Formats: sequence, structure tokens, C-alpha cells
Amino acid sequence: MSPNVHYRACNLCEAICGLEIKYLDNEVISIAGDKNDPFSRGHICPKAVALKDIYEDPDRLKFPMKRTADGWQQISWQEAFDEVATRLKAIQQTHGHHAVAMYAGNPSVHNSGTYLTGTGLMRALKTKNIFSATSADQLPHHFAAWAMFGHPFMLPIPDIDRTDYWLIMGANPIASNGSLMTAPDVANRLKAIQERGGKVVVIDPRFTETAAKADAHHFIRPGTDVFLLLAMLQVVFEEKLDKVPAYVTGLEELKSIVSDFKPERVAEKTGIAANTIRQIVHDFTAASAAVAYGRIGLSTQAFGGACQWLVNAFNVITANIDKPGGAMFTQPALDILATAKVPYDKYNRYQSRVRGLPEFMGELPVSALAEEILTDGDDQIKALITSCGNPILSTPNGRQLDAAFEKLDFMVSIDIYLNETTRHAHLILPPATGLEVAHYDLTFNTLAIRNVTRFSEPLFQKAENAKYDWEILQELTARLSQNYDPNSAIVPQDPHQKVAMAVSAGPYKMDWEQLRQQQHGIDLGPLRPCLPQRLLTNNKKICLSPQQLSSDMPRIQNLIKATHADSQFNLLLINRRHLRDNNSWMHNSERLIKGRNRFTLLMHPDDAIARNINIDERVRVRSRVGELNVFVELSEKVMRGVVSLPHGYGHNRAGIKLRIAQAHAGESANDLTDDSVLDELTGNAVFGGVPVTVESV
Ligand SMILES: Nc1nc2c(c(=O)[nH]1)N[C@H]1C(S)=C(S)[C@@H](COP(=O)(O)OP(=O)(O)OC[C@H]3O[C@@H](n4cnc5c(=O)[nH]c(N)nc54)[C@H](O)[C@@H]3O)O[C@H]1N2
Ligand SMILES: Nc1nc2c(c(=O)[nH]1)N[C@H]1C(S)=C(S)[C@@H](COP(=O)(O)OP(=O)(O)OC[C@H]3O[C@@H](n4cnc5c(=O)[nH]c(N)nc54)[C@H](O)[C@@H]3O)O[C@H]1N2
Ligand code: SF4
Ligand SMILES: [Mo]
Repeated sequence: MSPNVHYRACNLCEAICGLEIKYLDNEVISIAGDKNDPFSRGHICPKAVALKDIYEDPDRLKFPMKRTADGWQQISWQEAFDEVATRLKAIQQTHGHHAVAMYAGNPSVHNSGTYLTGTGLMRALKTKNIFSATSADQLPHHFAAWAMFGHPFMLPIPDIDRTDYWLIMGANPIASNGSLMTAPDVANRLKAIQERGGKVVVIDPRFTETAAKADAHHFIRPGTDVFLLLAMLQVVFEEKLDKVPAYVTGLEELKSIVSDFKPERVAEKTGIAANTIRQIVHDFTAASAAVAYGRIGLSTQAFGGACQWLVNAFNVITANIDKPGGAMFTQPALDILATAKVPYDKYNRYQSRVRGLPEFMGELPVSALAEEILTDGDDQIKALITSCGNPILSTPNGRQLDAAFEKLDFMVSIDIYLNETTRHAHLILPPATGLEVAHYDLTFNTLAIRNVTRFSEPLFQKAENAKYDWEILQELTARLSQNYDPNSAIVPQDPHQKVAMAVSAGPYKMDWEQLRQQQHGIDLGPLRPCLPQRLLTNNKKICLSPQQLSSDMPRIQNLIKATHADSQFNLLLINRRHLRDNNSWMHNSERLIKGRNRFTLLMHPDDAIARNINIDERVRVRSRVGELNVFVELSEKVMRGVVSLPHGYGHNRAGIKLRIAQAHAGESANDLTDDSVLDELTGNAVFGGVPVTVESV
């Protein structure tokens, strides 16, 4: 029998590559890139093939599980829903609505069923204690987009297919496949820039896989990009290289803010010479189209918000906003901004209880989750729902979070694995996932470097009795809502019906049935200029020095004046991603985890000599909050004074069921990262530049 063929988008990372999957009955025969996908053009990475492993994984949970004195036991969906609803309601009745918290993790945005229904449950809970991976990732981008362009989702996207100068700061798209920039096959797109005579320049404390393909790479001391950016803007104004569009406000304030950041003043702090800074600005402004792009290395540092502000401002004042080859705004077939409220007001409507951190986009910073559970008092968190998340490995100070989760009266996890987080739950509700679900990329079509759209049908039927995320979420939402009637049946509605409606009413008025039939996806063309019309600011102008962002200047001024404190933690820890990892949750695929040990600490040989550390030695890394042991890998590819670890390892915690991952456990980088250090402006977690000490064991 010859196999059947199914086409769909890979939903594992932001690149949304088209897949061609051959299958027979219920078995995957092969997974390859879809050459007829106009966007990804046949490109895939090794993770796509692991969709087969997830589908077949014997460790993947298929039934609701309850933790009992005799271990985990399978229970029925009815029992599970009854228990979750009863426990959560009782806790809210006794301790108030805020006593129940929810954390939503990264796969929520890679699964339209989850994305479209998760917020319903959050609303039904009526709690201010909503957390997500956003505040461990891209929150500063949203913050800057809101303050400058009027809405957190007015995110400028680097138009790399048409640029002649791509300045990459704190991103490693060759390993990550790109982020806040859906650009499948980024390696060839990067090469194309060079082939048309353009340049790619990387600013990173590590000589990364992306740096290796670039025309130039400059080491930067972690956490100091804000000074580099201020100096770049200073050069633009001082040398009168600015070409500012008419639709801006705050230009004079911006000029005045950056005026005392001459390159000479920031060179030592950043580690980048003054003439290099000037050269970058000269090349950037001389290019016919150029774009600065700052990603997670910039947003997960102490000045994340300020960095994203200045990256945007740099693109604006060099006339590279809303221009082909610059930073542009995608126009997706389903426009989540079509009904946006102006002005956007979801900021600081309430604060976290313990540290008084402001709400943004209806969420509180995840770095505050543990203290909200551990600190006694009114409105203390007593129960938690996690969905698609592994905060124990993914958010700062994981050991403290372990202790906090143990203190909860009740915890339920909607997740496919018994892992470092869900082991703390009283109940786990596992959804059907991966090849079993329908998917429409609401988020990544909105962040793509071309206007694209596609609907992916499920390849396989979910198992009998299995439920989709959206079914679980809707059932819980209904049972927790005020007007719940236990005598009437809950009938979950497929949320993709809403997608169909929104797409047909959207900017391209697309026929849903036709869209569904185009299994290779539809290319709707390159990004198009749309400003100032699409701005969501009140006055339809870009705000170049919004008070929300410029209020961070005193903190920045203090740091540049500070002399280097003599600390026992004399190295700065940064993160690194590997092509075959996906945050914390794909290490149970043999084909992805096998081979050379990737959980190593990269260290510069000079730093090793200074500490009597030898090649391949096991070392102890300590920070203010914790310590771990790891083999050291000496390399000049990391800046002196900086060490680098991958995150998402640490599968050596007791009580998990991920047999392959456990055999390659590593330790968790987030046992070192510090929940007390935030980007104070936005509340985002800090993973870059964590002070540590390293010694041989
Ligand atoms: N030190 C350090 N820490 C970091 C980062 C870093 O660079 N350095 N990066 C941060 C970033 S960018 C992010 S986005 C966060 C990620 O933080 P999280 O989202 O909390 O972590 P993930 O590892 O992505 O965990 C995903 C979880 O979803 C489950 N899952 C997978 N598919 C499905 C599904 O279809 N349905 C359901 N219900 N569950 C599913 C997995 O089993 C896993 O438990 O980590 C952050 N943490
Ligand atoms: N293979 C793989 N792909 C992934 C993921 C994964 O875990 N594995 N995760 C996905 C997720 S959730 C996300 S958000 C994206 C992230 O996508 P990217 O933003 O491309 O993430 P990274 O590869 O971590 O690149 C961040 C870079 O910032 C550098 N850096 C650290 N500190 C600083 C600093 O202070 N200044 C500067 N200039 N640079 C710094 C690091 O050395 C690193 O090279 O990747 C996604 N894709
Ligand atoms: S690059 Fe991302 S979307 Fe493409 S195949 Fe790999 S994991 Fe899937
Ligand atoms: Mo992320």
C-alpha cells in the first residue's frame, strides 16, 4: 500500500514551516519539508520529525491522572472535572477570587484551540493572579509597542527579505529559527541579504551560529545594550543623519535624552569601541534599507523595555520604519487589531500583592509567582492552574517555585507530560496534541515577514475519550462561571468557527473553504506600508519618547555612573539555545537529545585559567539563589567574563515520567536565575547577565 500524504504547518516554533507527512493508517512514515509551501519552500529543522516522537511517545499522558497516596491513578474526565471545579470553587469561596492563579506557557500560542479558549477560563476565574511565559520573554516588546505605536500587538517586524543591512542584537535565529519575526528558512534569507550586497551584523556576548554566518560580530557585555543604543541614536543626531517621518512626537525630548551618550562614554561599559559604534551607524544609515532587530537577549535583561524602545526609535529616526527592507507591520488575514480598543488601558490597573508590581495586558510578572504563594496574608495564592507551561524549569528561581508549589492547597495542570511542574499537581488533564489537532496560526501569521495564511487540519483522530485543550478549557470555564447549571450539559464549541468568521470578515475577505483547501498555505504578498493610518495612538503619531519608557532614564543614568562593584559573583551568566532543543519540553525525543552532551557551561579559556579550571572539568556554578554542577567547555566564542548555559534542562527532579529526558537530565539554568531582579520598567524576568561564580569541584 502506498502511503497517504498530509500537509500542515509545524507548530513547534515561530517559523511555522510547511510539512509533508506520509502516513499509513495511524502511523507516520516520514516527515519532510513541503516544497510547495510558498513561504517555507521546503525548509524544516530536526524538531519537525520529532512530531512523530511526540505522537508515539509512551510517556505522553492520555487520561486524566490523580495523585494519590499510592501514586498516580487514572480517573475519568467526569471525576476530574468535578474535582477541579469543586476544589477551585471552595478555595475561592473561602479565600476570595485572587486565591486561584493561572499560568499559561509557550505552547498556548502555538495551538489555536488553546489560544482562543484560555482567556475565557482566565476571565471566569476573576483573579488578578494571571501569569504567563510572556513576562519571561517578549513582554518588553509589547510594552514598547504600546507606548510608541499605541497597542502591545503593533509589533514591528524586520523585513529581512528586502533589507540591505540587518543589525541583530540578542537573537540567534540560526538556532532559534527566529522570533517575533516568523521567517522560515532564515539561513537562506540571511544569505540572500549578502548575495545582494547587503550586510548582517550581530551584537552578542557569544559568537553564535548566527554570528558565524554574519559579516561582522561584536561582543557586548551582557545587559549593556541600552548604552550602545543610546550612543547609536546620539551619533545619528549629532552627525545629522536623521530622516524622521512627519508622523512622530517627542523628537526633541529624544534628542535631549540621548545627547550625553557619546560613543566614548559607553565604550568601556559595553566593550564596544567608539569607532565601531560610529561605523555601525554610518553603514546602517548609508544602506538603502536597514533594520535593527533586538530579541530575547535584549528583552530578558534588566533594561529590556528601554532596549526595545531604543531599537524602535533607531529604526524610526533613520527612516527605516514602515518601509520595505526596514521594520514593517504585518497585515494578517485575521487581524487581531481590527477591534482594538484605543487608547489601550491594560496597564497598572492593579498591582501584585507582595512587591506591588504593575499589571500589564491583564497579567502580573511571573517572577512574582512564588512570593505570592509563599507570603501569608489576604489574597494569597492557594491554588494554581497551569496550562502548556513548565515554570519550574522556565522561570527564575525554580527551586523556590518548587517549594511554593508544595505549599498550594490545590494545583491542576493541563499538560501532556508528568514533568518538573506537573508533578506538583493534584490532577493532570492531558489534551490531544500535535498531529491530532487543527491549527490556525493566529499569532505567527501576525508576526510574519510576509503576509501569509493557512489552516491545518488534524492528521490523526484523537484517541477515543481524548479531549482537545479547548474542550478541557471550555468545560472548566463553564463549570467555574457564575451561572453554571449542573443539570444542563456543557457542549464545547470548536473555536475555529470564530477563526473562519474573522478571516472572511478580515482585510482580505477570504473564503474560508478555499483557504482550507490550500494545504500548502497562501502567500498574500510582501509587507506593505500602512502608517500612519494603522497606528493605534490617539493622535496617529509614533511617540518617540513616551513617558512610560523615558521614565527609566534615571535608572540608566545611575548604572552608567556606577563603578564595577566588587562582588564574589564575578562572572555574568547568559543563555543559549540549540537547534534541537525547544525550551524544556522536547528532551524526551531520542532523535533530538542523542549525541554530544549539550548541557555544558561555555567559558572563555582566560577565565578558566584565572580559576584553575581545566578543559572538560566539572564545575560548580553559584548565584545568589542557587547552585548547580556542569561540565565546562572552554571556548573563545564566549566573551571574557561571561559564561553560557542552555535553559530547559534539569530533568533530575524526583517524580517525573520522561524516561529519555531523565537519561540526559542536565540541571536547570533557572535554579540560578534570580526572581528578585527584574526589568523594573516592564516587570520582565532577567536571564541575561546573572552574576555567578564558577569553581572546580
Ligand atoms: N534561563 C532562561 N529561561 C527561559 C528562557 C531563556 O532564554 N533562559 N526563555 C524563556 C522563554 S522565551 C519562554 S517562551 C519560556 C517557556 O516557558 P514555558 O512555556 O513555561 O515552558 P516550556 O518548556 O515551553 O513548556 C511547555 C509545556 O507545555 C506542555 N505542552 C506541550 N504541548 C502541549 C499542548 O498541546 N497542550 C498542553 N496543554 N500542553 C502542552 C509541555 O509538556 C510543557 O510542560 O521559558 C523562558 N525561560
Ligand atoms: N531550537 C530552539 N528554538 C527555539 C527555542 C528553543 O528553546 N530552541 N525557543 C523558542 C522561543 S520560546 C523563543 S522566545 C525564541 C527566542 O529566539 P532568539 O531571540 O533568537 O533566542 P536565543 O537563541 O536565545 O538568542 C538570544 C541571544 O541573546 C544573546 N544574549 C544574551 N544576553 C545578551 C545581552 O545582554 N545582550 C545581547 N546583545 N545579547 C545577549 C545570547 O547569547 C543569544 O545568542 O526561540 C524559539 N525557538
Ligand atoms: S524551524 Fe520551527 S517550524 Fe520549522 S520545522 Fe523546525 S520547529 Fe518546526
Ligand atoms: Mo519564548
